[in-house]
Amino acid sequence: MIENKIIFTGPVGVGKTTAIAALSDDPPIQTDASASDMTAVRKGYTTVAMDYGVIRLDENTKIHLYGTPGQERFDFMWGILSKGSMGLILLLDNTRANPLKDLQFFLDSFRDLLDDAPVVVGVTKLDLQNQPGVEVYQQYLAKHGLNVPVFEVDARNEDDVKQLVMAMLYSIDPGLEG
Ligand SMILES: Nc1nc2c(ncn2[C@@H]2O[C@H](COP(=O)(O)OP(=O)(O)OP(=O)(O)O)[C@@H](O)[C@H]2O)c(=O)[nH]1
Ligand SMILES: [Mg+2]
Repeated sequence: MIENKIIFTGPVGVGKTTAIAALSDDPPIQTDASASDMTAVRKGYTTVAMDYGVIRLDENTKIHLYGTPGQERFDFMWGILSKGSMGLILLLDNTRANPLKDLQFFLDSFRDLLDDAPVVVGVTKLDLQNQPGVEVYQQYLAKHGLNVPVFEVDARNEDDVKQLVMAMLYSIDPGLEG
């Protein structure tokens, strides 16, 4: 049995919990609590510990999906969840004030993991805010010497988020097919 662990991270409300729910073959495990602070202005619930879901690619391959809390006050979970992870899926919310700053912030926060694991970027909510476009993120990453795939995704759409997972698996093992 091959077991892979992938982490989803990104800012509050980007769609981590939604994406894992869209992907998981089993009912996902969520630790959402009603948001009592500024987050409540944007949405009612926020993850306080983790999300968990699982994909069975075939009878020999399982992918465990872990989502981090977005709020920085729960950032102690980020390192815990990163342990043993094969890679990072970083979601960025195009409606936030400065999503490129968010990109840099999360690259810095997960630097230890990214020393030896790949990252794939998904940009959500382009339907609500179409600037910056995906190519702006690609240029930013290229300027920093990072060759990272960037996709437009809607976290509610299973095919969109599956594309991120497949790109991640391909980064880990370019020999992989299908
Ligand atoms: N319009 C639009 N809405 C989206 C898109 N992607 C996600 N959403 C919505 O954005 C919200 C994301 O909420 P969550 O999945 O709870 O976000 P989260 O990243 O888990 O947030 P925290 O746990 O608080 O860090 C949901 O209401 C989704 O329906 C998108 O591409 N377009
Ligand atoms: Mg969440």
